[in-house]
Amino acid sequence: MRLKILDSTLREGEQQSGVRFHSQDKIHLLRLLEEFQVDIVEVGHPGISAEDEQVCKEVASASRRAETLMHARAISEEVQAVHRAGADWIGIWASINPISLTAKFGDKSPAQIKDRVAYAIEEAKKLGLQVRFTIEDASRTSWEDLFYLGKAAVGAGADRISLADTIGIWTPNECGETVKRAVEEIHSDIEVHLHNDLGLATANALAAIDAGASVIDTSILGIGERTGIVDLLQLAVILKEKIGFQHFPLERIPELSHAVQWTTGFRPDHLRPIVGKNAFTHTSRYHVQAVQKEAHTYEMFPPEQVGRKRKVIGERPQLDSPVLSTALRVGSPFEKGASELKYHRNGPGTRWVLMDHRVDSRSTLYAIQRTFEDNEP
Ligand code: HCA
Ligand code: CU
Repeated sequence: MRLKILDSTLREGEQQSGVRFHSQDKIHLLRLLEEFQVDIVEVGHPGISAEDEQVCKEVASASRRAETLMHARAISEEVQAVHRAGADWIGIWASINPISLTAKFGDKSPAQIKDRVAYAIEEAKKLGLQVRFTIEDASRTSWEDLFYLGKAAVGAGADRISLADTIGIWTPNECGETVKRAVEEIHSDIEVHLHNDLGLATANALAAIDAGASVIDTSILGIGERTGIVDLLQLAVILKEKIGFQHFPLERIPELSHAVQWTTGFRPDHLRPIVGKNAFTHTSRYHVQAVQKEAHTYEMFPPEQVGRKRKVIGERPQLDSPVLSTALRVGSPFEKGASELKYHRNGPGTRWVLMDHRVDSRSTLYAIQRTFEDNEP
């Protein structure tokens, strides 16, 4: 089976702090995801409220080529809500590790969790839904418990088992080993849902692919709970550059990135791979000279391939340049005599270091102060 991408911008992405999509936003993002050749779109969690159910329904009925999946806890009302909202797939999830054993439903034993999960899966199958069952917090769950719950879910009819690194604690080795064992012993297609708390989500996704995972969860720009999950845009570039996937229209990446920025207010930082402001900016004079002769000296591929443009700088700011001194003047933490301040040693043992001179919408420039010990260079 070819590797599939399940994009969860519309569900996991809505768990990013401050994000809530209108159905029109979701439909717009769904279109872009479908055009980007994503296989499955996770559209939301209809069991949360009547309003969420309505939004999920509108989004599902707007889908054209992608399959739709909706999230549900292992309880009947939520399974029914997914059915009413018209999804192709239900994504039921539960955890079995001791940390969350009693925290959520008051289940007292692994057997109670297993029974509740099996019952929900059977109910979903009877309603004609395809079932993905996720073991939440799989990365902190013993192999015995993973096997126990995974096997029970497959026995109850689950079409695919997903392993979630819910708190983003896996390293690529750990992730790869668990996925490999699950593929060999659970005898089901294996999906992975990888959070990025240690910045390893994408590396873990690659390890999971090597280990035989069939489906990888992503979101546009990686948005999601806390620090989010695997970034669809980065993963698509890696899959093309390193693994030879040809079907993603990478030149549309800025369009997807902007759509998420407009609908969420989230701004990727300048250093972000592929979409960051600096991703194709060459600064050092030597780099600039080389790139102007032979772009690939310092570029993996032409920026146009991912819808971006090359930018060359080739100059360093002067230590007393207006940009730097203005940055320290406006909005800086030292108001007194601020307009005179420059980037300089400010008395023995202390200097102000400009970390960022971003201008925000109110034209405030930020400066960050750092204090050095006398003997520090
Ligand atoms: C959540 C948890 C989840 C579930 C993933 C899944 C996770 O926020 O509800 O159901 O596949 O990270 O474990 O997103
Ligand atoms: Cu998650």
